[in-house]
Amino acid sequence: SSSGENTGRGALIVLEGLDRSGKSSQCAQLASYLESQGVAVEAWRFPDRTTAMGRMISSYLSCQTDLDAAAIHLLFSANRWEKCSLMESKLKAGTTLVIDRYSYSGVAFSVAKGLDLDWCKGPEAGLPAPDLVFYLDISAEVAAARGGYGGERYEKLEIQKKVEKVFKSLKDTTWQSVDATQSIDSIQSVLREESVKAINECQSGKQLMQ
Ligand code: T5A
Ligand code: NA
Repeated sequence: SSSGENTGRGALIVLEGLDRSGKSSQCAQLASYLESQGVAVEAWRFPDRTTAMGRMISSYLSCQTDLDAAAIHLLFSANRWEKCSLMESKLKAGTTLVIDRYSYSGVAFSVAKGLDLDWCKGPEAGLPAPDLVFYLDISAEVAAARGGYGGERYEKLEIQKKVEKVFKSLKDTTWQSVDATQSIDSIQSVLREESVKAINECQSGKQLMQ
């Protein structure tokens, strides 16, 4: 800001996990908590179904259209790329982004379908790298028992089991696995504490990675 007390960038915080792991519930609560603490924050989600590409993705997920596995993979990635410059400008301006799914989902679901891991990672390279990734850890069986899946394309136990394996192989130094079978409140308190640390590091000058 012009007064100079807030010179750092915002943090890029990502929530990942299987369908029904609790990402959306946690994202919304985390963003409103951070806002109540005076943090400039926005809650985002991928896929962003509101764009032209997002509508194609949504139609695919709801099984209204079919697409080759490679084509839908690239669409999911392009849906992140179409938000890339906005993401970068928000972060640079000091806004923290809490994002429901990101590149890890992009890779995990496509690899689970049989695509090559390195090929899947290719189009994700160059997107802003998260500062912190919360992996909401839950087994596919327990997630499936939660409120039942809707009719979307990947909401099937067999697929989710494969996705779970791939997710776990993608874990890197930015990841914090959180036991997602705990209560919503217990999970939220871990997310709050770790997010505040990450935001403080970014505010004090940590560089954005790609
Ligand atoms: N995909 C996505 C790709 O293939 N490639 C990509 O690049 C991307 C970005 C998108 C689909 O697309 C795939 C992955 C997905 O299959 P989505 O729109 O993100 O899907 O929707 P889902 O992730 O399927 O969203 P869900 O709503 O199913 O799951 P959430 O958000 O993880 O879970 P949430 O918070 O809605 O909670 C689910 C239920 O569990 C309860 C909630 O109340 C709710 O009923 N719950 C809990 N119950 C007990 N204890 C807790 N701790 C609970 N937390 C939540
Ligand atoms: Na969700």
